[in-house]
Amino acid sequence: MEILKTLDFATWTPVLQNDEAVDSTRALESGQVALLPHLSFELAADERHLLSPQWSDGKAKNISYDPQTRMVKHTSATGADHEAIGRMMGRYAESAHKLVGSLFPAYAKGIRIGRTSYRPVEAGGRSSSIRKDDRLLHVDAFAASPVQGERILRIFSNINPNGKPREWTLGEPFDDLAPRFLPKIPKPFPGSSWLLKTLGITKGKRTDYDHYMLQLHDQEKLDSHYQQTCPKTAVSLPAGSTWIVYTDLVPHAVKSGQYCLEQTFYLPVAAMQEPALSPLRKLEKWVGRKLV
Ligand SMILES: O=C(O)CCC(=O)C(=O)O
Ligand SMILES: [Fe+2]
Repeated sequence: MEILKTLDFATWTPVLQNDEAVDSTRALESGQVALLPHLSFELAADERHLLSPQWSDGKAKNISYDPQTRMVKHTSATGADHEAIGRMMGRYAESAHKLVGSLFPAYAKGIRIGRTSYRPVEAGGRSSSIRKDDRLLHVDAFAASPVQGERILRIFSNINPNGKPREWTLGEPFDDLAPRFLPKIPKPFPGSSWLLKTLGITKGKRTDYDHYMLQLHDQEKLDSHYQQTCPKTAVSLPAGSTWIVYTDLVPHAVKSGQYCLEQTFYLPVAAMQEPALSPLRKLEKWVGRKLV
C-alpha cells in the first residue's frame, strides 16, 4: 500500500464526485496519509507577526484553542495579539471543518470537532519526557481524555513562511504494530477506570479500549530498540501543504519543522465507511472481547 494518497485540491471546499469521496475515505481508513500539496492555509498581513516561537508559553508543547468556547490556552500573548491568535486558529478550525465535510461527506452525521493547536516552536529541538516526546513513533492516545473507542482524525497544515518542510516518520501498519506489543500489555486493573475518573485524572471513563491504546502508545515510545529497528518511512510535508491522517491508526513521529496548525476531530466507529478498519474492532478481534 502507498503511504501517501495525494489529492490535488487547492480549496478548503472541494467538490467531489461520489466515487471520489468513497475512494478518499477508504484511503484514510486504510491508514494512508491524505496529502494535499497545494492546499495552504493563508495568513492575513496582520497575522504574519504570529509566526514566532515567542507566543508559546514555554511550558506546553502547543498553543491550544477550543472552537466551542473560543478560548486560547498556553500562549504568552496578551491583548490584541491574544485575540489575533484566537481569530487565526478559529479560522483554521472552520476551514478544517469544511474540508472534512467536503472530502468525507459520509462522516457529516457523526463527526465531532475537538481542539485546534498551533505549533510555533521547532519540533526537532524540544526535550520532554519520553511519553510526551512526539519525535518518537507512536499512535495517538490521550491519557487524560479517553476517546472510548472513537477515532482520532487530524488535519495538519504546514504554514512555515520560509519554505521549510515538516519532516515526519511513519511506522509499520497497525496490523503489525499492535500484535507485536499486545502480549506485553497488562490487562486493565479491575476498578481502575472508576478510580481514575473519581480522582479526576481522566475526563470521563478510561475504557479498556483506552487502556490498550494508551499502553500501545507508551510501550512503543519506551522501546528504544523497536524505535531504532522497526520498519519506517520518511515523509516530507511541504510548506504550504495540508495533510489528513487517522493518528490513532498510523504510527507517526515528527522529526523537525516549525509553524504548523492542527485540528482534531472525533468520529464514532459506527460512522466509518468500514468500521472493521478501526483500531477498536481490530483490538477486539485480537483480545477476543468487547473493549467499550
Ligand atoms: O507536531 C507534529 O507534526 C505531530 C506531532 C504528533 O505526534 C501529533 O500531533 O499527534
Ligand atoms: Fe501523535
